[in-house]
Amino acid sequence: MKLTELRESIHHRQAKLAVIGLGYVGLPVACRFAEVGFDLVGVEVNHARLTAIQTGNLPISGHEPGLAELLSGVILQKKLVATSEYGLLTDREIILICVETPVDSEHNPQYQALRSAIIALGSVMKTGALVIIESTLAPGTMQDLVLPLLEQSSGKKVNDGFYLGICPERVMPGRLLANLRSVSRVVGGMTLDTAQTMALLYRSIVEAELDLTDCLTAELVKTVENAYRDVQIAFANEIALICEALGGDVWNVRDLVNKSPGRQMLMPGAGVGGHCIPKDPWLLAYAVKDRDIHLEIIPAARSVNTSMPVEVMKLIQRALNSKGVDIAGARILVMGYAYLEESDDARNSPSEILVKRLVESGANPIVHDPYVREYRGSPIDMAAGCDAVVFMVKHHDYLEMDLQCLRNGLRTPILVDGRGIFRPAVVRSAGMDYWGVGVGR
Ligand code: SAJ
Repeated sequence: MKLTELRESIHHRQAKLAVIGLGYVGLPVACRFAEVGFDLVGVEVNHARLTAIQTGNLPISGHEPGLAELLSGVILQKKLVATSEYGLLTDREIILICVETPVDSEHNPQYQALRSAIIALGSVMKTGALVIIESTLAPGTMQDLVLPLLEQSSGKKVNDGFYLGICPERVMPGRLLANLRSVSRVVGGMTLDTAQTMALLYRSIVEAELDLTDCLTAELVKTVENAYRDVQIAFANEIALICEALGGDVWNVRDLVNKSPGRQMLMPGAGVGGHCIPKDPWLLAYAVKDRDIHLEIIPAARSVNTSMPVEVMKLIQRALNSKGVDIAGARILVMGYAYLEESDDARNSPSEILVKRLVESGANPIVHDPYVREYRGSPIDMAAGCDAVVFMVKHHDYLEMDLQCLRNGLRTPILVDGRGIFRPAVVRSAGMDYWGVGVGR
């Protein structure tokens, strides 16, 4: 099929679509294209996730407004067929690949899922198909890995036997459907004609701007926007450490700095988690690994942000020392395990690092999180006999906590604030010592 025919087919919602990878990115996009009338096949290799989807049940927990209802609807109406079989893709004209692209402990991209998806697709892909990558890639990966591997596995030539582009996702846990509809997208094609065809497709589900460009630019924009955020957060964290050392209050400083024109200092805190920000800066850095460029800011920002849970650990140790309590054997209530407020997503959670450090130092951590299934419960009950309560996530439930009640249960009245949730004076008036990231003593 030529691109002109494909555009006609897209216009009439007759193009047969497929999404490979039905996770945080692939499932919402498959549901949205099905909702607007396309015929969808979704490929998912994770058996548990596939079974849930086939029975119309959302495998993504956490609060995702509208997604559960949308999924059950498109499954019931058979607009979305979920399978583990690539054989069902032989008639697909447009295939989106939405698989994970993590980095390893050396910060190198792990493209196993991407490679296997491309190889499996190549073996069944029909001539003239349009393949769109939504995964985040190190800049240059489309040209150096995706294109040659798809040509090799399909025996077809790009822009002849198939068309290829990249449209990086900009979703956010808790706002998966909302962002999909309302956040602009960068649409990178191997040719302008391909990008225009992709834009016609995405226009059917995206109300925001679609910026057409080439593949390298799209790869750069995605990794740069997240590296930028990581650097911004790292700056706020470094200012927090300075304020703590000098006896300042970073939250007051930040408020006043942001009154200066053109300043928008982000929030310091207990660390940077999630599946995007900790990883994407390394994908960007990887792209120039063998070039004669020495990166300073991007790796340094990662180092600062990764150290913040350790900074919280230092606060806990100083707080216990001030009360003559040994960290070994101390019961510590850790409030919040998800990486982000109002989410159950615990990927790369700063709390994970803190809990590990606490165990290594002989402390006995107890974890609470209203969104993470295994950590639900009464924080007041959990506080009983604890030597400190440490807030790692700014869940809304925590803002209204009865601090007096919390204090009454504690064995040692210490509150450590990793997210600037409480004002020190309010904590002290409830009878607890206040220790906070960015707040000097
Ligand atoms: N964080 C801070 N200080 C801040 C903001 C965030 O410490 O000022 C921490 C959070 O606690 C969390 C981590 O950083 O642990 C990441 O938070 P995030 O708000 O960046 O949320 P994410 O990880 O869901 O990032 C997504 C990204 N969106 C996409 O990749 C499409 C990111 O590009 C967005 O900038 C971000 O949402 C957003 O704007 O909210």
